[in-house]
Amino acid sequence: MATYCIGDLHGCHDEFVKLLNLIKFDEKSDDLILTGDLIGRGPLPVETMQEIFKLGKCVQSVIGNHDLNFLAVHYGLTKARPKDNLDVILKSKLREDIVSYFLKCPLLYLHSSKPLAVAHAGIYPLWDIKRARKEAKEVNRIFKDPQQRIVLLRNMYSEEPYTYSYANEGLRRWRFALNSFTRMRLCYHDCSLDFKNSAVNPESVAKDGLTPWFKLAQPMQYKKKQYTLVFGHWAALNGKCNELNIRALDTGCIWGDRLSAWRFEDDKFFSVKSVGYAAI
Ligand SMILES: [Mn+2]
Repeated sequence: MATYCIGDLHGCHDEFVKLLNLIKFDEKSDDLILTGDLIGRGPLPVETMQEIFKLGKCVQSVIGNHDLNFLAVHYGLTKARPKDNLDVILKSKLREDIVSYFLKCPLLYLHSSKPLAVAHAGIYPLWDIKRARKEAKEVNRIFKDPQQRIVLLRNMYSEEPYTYSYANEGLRRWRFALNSFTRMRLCYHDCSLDFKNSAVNPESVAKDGLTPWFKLAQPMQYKKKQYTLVFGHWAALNGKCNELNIRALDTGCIWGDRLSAWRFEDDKFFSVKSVGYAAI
């Protein structure tokens, strides 16, 4: 019995299957948690989702910014960009199943029996697990309501507010949760979010007062609770995050690099090479 996490799939179906074979994933006894961005840009989004559906209950994903974008496109709130390669899903018989699947994906996954937390971009540095769970649950409750869901998806394409405040209620508060769980990379030292840089080299932005969110996080909060936090989203890190109890899993399969898995029990990484197409 092992618990695995796999980084951002982005429709990379063939590598996903190869990686499951490499880790000898056993759907009868193993658990798999995906870091989100299951689709978007990559070549085989429908096949990727079919593979996930086939695995059934042993797999769970958190939602990523590309998955959210697909929902907004599905509801006609924004237009699909050709490079996102969403048309094949929009024309697919599985479109409604894929929409229902994403509507049920949490922003934050906490394992039921193991101290493991997974979020697409990470957990906002000023939040402990308890606060993060509360903020995530609130947004997931909004997604259950057909009308509120549309209002939120229509209003999610904004970067404000950049800082969290308990005074932020409603849309601004939900958007801050969506942005921090699914888009965050760099923060200023006061923990306000920056969305303009996706630094290949985090040191290169230090001069602008920016730092990766996980350097501002309080690792003790994860250590104290023995939680390990796993995130994807930031392909430029290429899996490098030297923080205690935080693991980065997006190793840029969609950019021609590799798809990675991580095993909770022994902190071991596995990866397969991208089959070689360039991102669309
Ligand atoms: Mn992402």
